[in-house]
Amino acid sequence: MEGVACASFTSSASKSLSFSLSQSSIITLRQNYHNNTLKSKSPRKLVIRASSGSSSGSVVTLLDYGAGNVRSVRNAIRYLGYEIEDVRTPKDILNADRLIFPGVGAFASAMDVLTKTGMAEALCTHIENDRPFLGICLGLQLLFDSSEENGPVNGLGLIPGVVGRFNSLNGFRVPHIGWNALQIAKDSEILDDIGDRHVYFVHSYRAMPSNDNKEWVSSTCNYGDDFIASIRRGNVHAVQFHPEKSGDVGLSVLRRFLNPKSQGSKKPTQGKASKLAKRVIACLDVRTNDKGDLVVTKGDQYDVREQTKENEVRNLGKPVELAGQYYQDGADEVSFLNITGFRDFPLGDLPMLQVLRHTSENVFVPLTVGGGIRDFTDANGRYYSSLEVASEYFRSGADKISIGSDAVYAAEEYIKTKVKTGKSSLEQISKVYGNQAVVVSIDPRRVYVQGPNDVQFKTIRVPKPGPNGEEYAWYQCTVNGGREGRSIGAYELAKVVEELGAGEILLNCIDCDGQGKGFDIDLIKLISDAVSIPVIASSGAGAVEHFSEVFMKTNASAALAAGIFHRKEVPIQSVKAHLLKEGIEVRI
Ligand code: 1PR
Repeated sequence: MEGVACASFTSSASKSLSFSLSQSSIITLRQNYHNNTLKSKSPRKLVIRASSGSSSGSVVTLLDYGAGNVRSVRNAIRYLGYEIEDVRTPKDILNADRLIFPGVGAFASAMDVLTKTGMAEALCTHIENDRPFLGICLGLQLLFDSSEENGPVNGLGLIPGVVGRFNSLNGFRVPHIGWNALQIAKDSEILDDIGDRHVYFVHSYRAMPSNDNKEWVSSTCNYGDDFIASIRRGNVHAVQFHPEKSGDVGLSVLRRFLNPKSQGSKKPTQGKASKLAKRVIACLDVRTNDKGDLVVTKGDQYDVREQTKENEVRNLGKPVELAGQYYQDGADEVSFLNITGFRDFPLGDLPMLQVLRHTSENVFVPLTVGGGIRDFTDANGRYYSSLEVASEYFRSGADKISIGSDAVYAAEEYIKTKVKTGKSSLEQISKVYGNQAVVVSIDPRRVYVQGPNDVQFKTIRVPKPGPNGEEYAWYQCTVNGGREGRSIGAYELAKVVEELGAGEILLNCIDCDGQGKGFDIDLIKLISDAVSIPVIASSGAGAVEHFSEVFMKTNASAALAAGIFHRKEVPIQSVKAHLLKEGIEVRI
């Protein structure tokens, strides 16, 4: 490849340093990372040479620096029938026939690791030599000159441009999470099956097209402004979206990269994607029943026990099977909530980790897992930080984690002290994995009051008066699966958790849960108007009309349901067909 100048790397670390970094070393690196200042660029002297051996056609080399949900990419590659060879030294990059670089986490810490290990230079060489390369998400951003994320910070300097943050002031929610449309700028081959269909994005930073980089840009995406969705030059590709999480369309992107020759003519395009789609999410509340089996259950206003003499835990199916089914049915995301996580230690709950591992082998849309994410000391006195718990969930296949009770405690503390300690689970996990990976799940209950001054929390005027003729209500947050009410409202909590680093809010409602009478529109409007991060409406869906209602009357980005899907009352495809009929864009 001509005319590509790579930024110079000033690391003193040995180029032969083994690359099999542990998760904890990555975390330490990230936590210790201080803002880089931009370094001047100069021509590089290449000191790394490829050895003569090279891998066979069904093997792909993966650059995983250990920072998160690379398991999804691994699973997608294996699903497509390829073997994976992990990069351990810079030479492995130079020897790679086909290299995939799924960048995860924050720009600065990724550059820090790449530079210290000598990988940055090897990557530049691989790309300069026009060797087959596919960067994903941060793996695209790192190719640019620099990023504003905790910076400015130098990138690899292969593509002109600065990676900047989305602007939430123009009404677009940041992070950009969800399924969006591409505008193809030039023939990029690997995108040939996408056409007018949506692909999955999750990011707060993006690179912008310009005259300087236009020869690289193969597609753009519009979200407030047009940003670079993919680049292609020769054999070098990179995508800002996540093919491994974009369902069958995403798998076809990977397949075309892995085996360009196997592709025939372009398929006709069937979708109608034009902008960010509203998401339909299937939620699986999971817990161990009285026989010790992990089952999908479902509550009525959070009570998951049958109203029978035996009073057993309601059993609606097996978690892995149901998740697989919902993926096939077109769910845009699948969420697992480990609903007894508040009292059982989740890392002791190996079946839940197994559920995640098995699900992520066959489900190629985002997976969220929640329940029990907090600091914990086990019976032997061993202390586990919430970050360790979350890391285990990420390693097992989660793309996002969701925090319930612990986020309430963190918000209460912050409101009391006005000090961000950086020590809460929410702050720590979003610092390491990025706020797009952290959902806060709110479990509020409606409390009626006579007037707005009766409580210190934000109230709404209710459309129907309460049991004693009350005209107002506030939404009280609860912890421990709705068992304990706290002195904080959902409105106050939502605003504080956004400040502390939440990337998304899962907004349940205990009053509506399992009732099938529709979402609590007042609550969802209140919260989705109060924050600039995406809000997932949850609790109460009973018919397809409830989904169109919530999207028409509120600013919710997604709607989640459980009971109607588990009981097979309304298939996911019917929900989507109805939304399309009502003019609401969804992924098909
Ligand atoms: O507090 O961090 O350990 O997290 C616990 C998590 O488990 C929280 O996200 C909390 O919402 C959830 N949870 C705890 N207890 C229950 C319960 O039901 N007893 N489930 C529970 C909450 C609510 C929704 C449900 C929707 C849609 N489930 O996720 O799926 O209401 O239901 P529907 O469509 O049938 O109406 P922590």
